[in-house]
Amino acid sequence: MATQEDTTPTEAVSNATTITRIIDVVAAAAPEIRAGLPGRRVYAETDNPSGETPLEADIFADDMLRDRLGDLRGVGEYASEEREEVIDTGTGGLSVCIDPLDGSSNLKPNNTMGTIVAVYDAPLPAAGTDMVAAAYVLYGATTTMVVARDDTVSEYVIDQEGDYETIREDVSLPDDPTVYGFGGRVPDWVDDFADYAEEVESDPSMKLRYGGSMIGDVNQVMTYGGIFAYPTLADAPEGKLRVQFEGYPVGYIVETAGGRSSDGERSLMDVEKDGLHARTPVYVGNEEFVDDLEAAFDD
Ligand code: FBP
Repeated sequence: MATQEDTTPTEAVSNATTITRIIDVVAAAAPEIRAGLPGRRVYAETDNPSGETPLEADIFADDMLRDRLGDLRGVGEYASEEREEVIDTGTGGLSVCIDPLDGSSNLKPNNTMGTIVAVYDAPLPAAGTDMVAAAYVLYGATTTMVVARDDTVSEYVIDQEGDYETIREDVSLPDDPTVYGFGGRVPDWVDDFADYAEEVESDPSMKLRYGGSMIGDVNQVMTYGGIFAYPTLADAPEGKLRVQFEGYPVGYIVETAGGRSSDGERSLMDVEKDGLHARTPVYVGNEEFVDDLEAAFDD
């Protein structure tokens, strides 16, 4: 939670301190976001910038994070998937992009959802190479958080007070991958991707793990190794996921954990930043899987 010290515009804080404060604020908000979900399963009154109708839960989580992160000294800009425009806090500093409730269509069937955090040392929309930290909270059977910063990935469990404890340090993708999860309607997959998916499925060591929330599905890959894709689609070549809010942060986390990310041709971190709400196909996982995927598109 923002403290008096955070909101008093005195001397500048270091980026490292600001990143720690951002992570602390997100962890502190997580149990409150979780507790606020049961009464917010209904649709909100207005569409988001991507033309989708958010749930009241999306708006609730966004408002909470905007208030608390926007008040943090060292945060100069706040943007979220639910808002058209970037909010300039007027104090200068790092830029934060939030997907407040990733996978919120999973609220009704009571499946996993996440909060995604991307921190850039540049005005928004930023480039992938401007990213200085990324994190996600996963609301599953327990509430966990994965943070990539300073070239390392850590996983934490968050308690009901918003305090967090390390459960894995120096997280790296396992060498013996076992899971895959591919989004989008199968009939909408382009032939190259359908052929690649068939190749993955024919590997007897691989099993399908797909729940419809990117963070839940990516965390399967972070835990067991393998590949997650929300691919290019015949009627939506850019796929569904957003560059600033989903593509860059998840690419950064998986790459920091020793894996690879791609849009089909290049690392997600090198995808053009093309507007705040631009989309990109997302392929992340163990290096050999993403290499094969790129080769499939290159044929
Ligand atoms: P939201 O950010 O609007 O929740 O959309 C993202 C997402 O829910 C991802 O978490 C998931 O991978 C994907 O959309 C699933 O979309 P769909 O069910 O439409 O294929």
